[in-house]
Amino acid sequence: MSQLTVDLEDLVATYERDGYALLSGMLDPTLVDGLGGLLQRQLDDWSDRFLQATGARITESRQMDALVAGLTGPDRAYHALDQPLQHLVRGEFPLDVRLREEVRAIADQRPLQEVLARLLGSANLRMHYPPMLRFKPPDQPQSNVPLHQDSSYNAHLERFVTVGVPFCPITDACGGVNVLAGSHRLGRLAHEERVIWGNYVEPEAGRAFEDRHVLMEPGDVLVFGPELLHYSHPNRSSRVRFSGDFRFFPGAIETDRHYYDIERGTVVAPEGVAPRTDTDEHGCAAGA
Ligand SMILES: O=C(O)CCC(=O)C(=O)O
Repeated sequence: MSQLTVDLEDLVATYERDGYALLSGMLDPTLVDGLGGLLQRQLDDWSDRFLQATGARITESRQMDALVAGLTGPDRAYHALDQPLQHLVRGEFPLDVRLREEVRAIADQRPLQEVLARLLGSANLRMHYPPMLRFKPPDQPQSNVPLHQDSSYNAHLERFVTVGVPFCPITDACGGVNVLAGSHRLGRLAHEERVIWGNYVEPEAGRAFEDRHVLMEPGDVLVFGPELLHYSHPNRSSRVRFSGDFRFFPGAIETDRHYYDIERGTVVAPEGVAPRTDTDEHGCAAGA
């Protein structure tokens, strides 16, 4: 029996018109709360390691500004950092946090599966693996993802839906994601590259579309398609924003990357690659 409290036909109409939809109360509050706690503990742990490696406190905006100025200077030292440190500078959790088994439970939530099955036209769902998990400390511009389409980070997937999941309230001050409503109609755009953020487009590309900051509560999800223009809203509060983004696609779509097969409850590796050895992180939708 369906556990959904949303009208699927209304949802599809909104998604097709605006390129995104906000769904309230879709996830089990205990799950969301538990994952939020896990991320807080992981941030505490990784902050210590980051301090030892770089001399900067990851939650201190002045120390991070000074560090980032050096990393983005003429010798582009950012690229010489170890992968986990590169992620942390961007406000992303390193791979081993994102690979934790308990994070997959988001994909096992029945109401979310019903929505995704309708949007993707398939009950055979897969999740790009691992998902992205983020922390955004206050006043750290380098951790804000610039304007982009997720298709630019996921060229290996022909069709997918991104699901944004906050693990804390998203308010005007503690920002989440801004979407440019209707911008999915632009189709796939060419993206440019800069040192910390691989893929972005200039704001000019989205001028014609209404810019909306999506306010959310824990348990809500934001669903959007690969061509919707969006970017991080700054965090001007005094707390860290925790969130995740998960990408789902139908079983009929080929991929040469790791994925989580939801029906079987297993992670599937590309042919010839052992599961969970993907330490070069090329399989991650980093920043997307
Ligand atoms: O959460 C953010 O700040 C950015 C999220 C994003 O760009 C995405 O989900 O593709």
